[in-house]
Amino acid sequence: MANGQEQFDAVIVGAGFAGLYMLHRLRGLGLLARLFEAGGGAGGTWYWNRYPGARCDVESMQYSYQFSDELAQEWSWSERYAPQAEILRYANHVADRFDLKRDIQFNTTVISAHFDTQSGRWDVETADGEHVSARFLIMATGCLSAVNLPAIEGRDSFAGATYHTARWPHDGVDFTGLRVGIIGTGSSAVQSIPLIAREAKHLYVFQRTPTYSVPAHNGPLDREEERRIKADYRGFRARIAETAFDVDGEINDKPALGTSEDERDAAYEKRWRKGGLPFLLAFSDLVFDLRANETAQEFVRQKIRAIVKDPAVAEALLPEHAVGTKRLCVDIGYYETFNRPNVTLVNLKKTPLAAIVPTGIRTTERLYELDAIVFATGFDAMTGALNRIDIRGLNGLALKDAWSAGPKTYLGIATAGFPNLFMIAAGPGSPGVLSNMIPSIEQHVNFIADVIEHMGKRQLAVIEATKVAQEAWVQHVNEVAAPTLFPSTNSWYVGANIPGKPRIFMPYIGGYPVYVQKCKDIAANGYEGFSLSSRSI
Ligand code: NA7
Repeated sequence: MANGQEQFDAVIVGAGFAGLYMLHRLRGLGLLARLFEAGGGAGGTWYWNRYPGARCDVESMQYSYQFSDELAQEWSWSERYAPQAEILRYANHVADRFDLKRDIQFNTTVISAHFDTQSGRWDVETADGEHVSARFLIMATGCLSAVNLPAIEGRDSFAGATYHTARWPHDGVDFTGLRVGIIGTGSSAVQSIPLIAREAKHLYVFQRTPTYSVPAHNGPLDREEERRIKADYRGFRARIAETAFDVDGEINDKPALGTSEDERDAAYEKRWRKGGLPFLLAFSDLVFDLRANETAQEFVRQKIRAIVKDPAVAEALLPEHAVGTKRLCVDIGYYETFNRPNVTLVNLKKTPLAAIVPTGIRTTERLYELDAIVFATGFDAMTGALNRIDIRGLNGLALKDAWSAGPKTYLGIATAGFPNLFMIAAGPGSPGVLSNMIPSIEQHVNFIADVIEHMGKRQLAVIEATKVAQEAWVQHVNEVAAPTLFPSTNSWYVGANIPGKPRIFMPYIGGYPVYVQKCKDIAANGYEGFSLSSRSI
């Protein structure tokens, strides 16, 4: 530990929605916290992902903090699905309104955090060589923040410009007159492809796995609806929090199997017309029963066939996996874009990507000459941001070694062997990515702030998840995932997009309300499953 280093009650890593609210709560408890943020500003995901068309696919009226009624009432969204720039303004509004920035150190990357068994404190080191000491280390590093830039042969040999959707230049990119190649067809690609296609001379879409996407039917926010919701904002959000994913959308308790084909298609059609993620709530068995899921799959495939005029292109766009088991996309004119004469779909299933060369991308069939390449290749999800920092707990144990066979946590909030370390809403074993992120973040932050307050009142210095509680939680997380279709699909939920990553379905899919209740029960039982002690270890 460096001498004379600054001492804090807590270090928070990341100034996205999780870190900002955590800082606010800790201040409220009278704690001294320092927040380190790698980016040049607040906003996390919304700071980094500035690609054209980036917007939230949870409706605006549900995607905001609830901790301040004044904040909820004063902020007004412009569209049904808020665009990135507006969400970033909201994050900054929050940071300024609650005077958070004075405790945030921007442009500062945390590279290591070592727990000192003697002092019971974390020694946190930044890329600039600064060391600070803190009792608590709170990782607000996000679930989808560690960029995945695949090791494609010749990747760095390309002579033109390259971009990753999650590291988009702040001044934007002008593709006018350019031949552009985009690799990937996940959410980021689905949102950006229609806009890049409008600008580029020609856009080549390099698709490895076709994706299911449901129209957003975005538009200006209905002011009458906004007024109605704001008249009882708390009630509106509390009702939604009782649903499995904490997203509004008329859950249907009926199974698809056993429902007549006509009735089924009418239900899918109604949701297709309404748009958005609640398409998946059309029937209760869609993520449990492959035959039920096939009815939804086929509905979307028919839509693709109807939208895309060239039958060969339509055929190449048809997804085959169980719908919903890779993150469902929400789009504004995605499939329609393939009707443009300046857009070419390159089917990597048929003609795999061979290499990137100075002049473009070569598949096993031919060379595509390009002026720019966009990597829409996603993230090392959930564990990536944590494992990229050298985190060491008791006896120097590295987190990446502790998790080498797959991540293990208690509630997705803490992990055995790493005292006084908390993770917010991104930790494997938490509902995070399967729920509405901001409410999930608030719930975690409140849990963490409450336990810290509990410790303060009792003069307890150290908290650690017990191995027994952790094993039981991991088992429960696996048990609830097992009957679903999720574990069998290659997705970032199971780590399949990163070579060598242990294949485990990471999020908790037991339902948001069930999870919240478990957390409440655990807190009410004196933080059952955690060992709390008054001394250092
Ligand atoms: P995703 O959803 O992980 O999508 C990444 C895409 O990139 C996906 O289509 C991948 O194909 C493709 N990919 C990745 N590596 C390669 C290589 N080496 N060659 C060809 N294609 C590749 O990331 P997004 O940024 O779109 O979205 C992330 C989340 O943000 C999203 O789920 C929402 O929750 C918001 P694959 O499917 O692996 O075959």
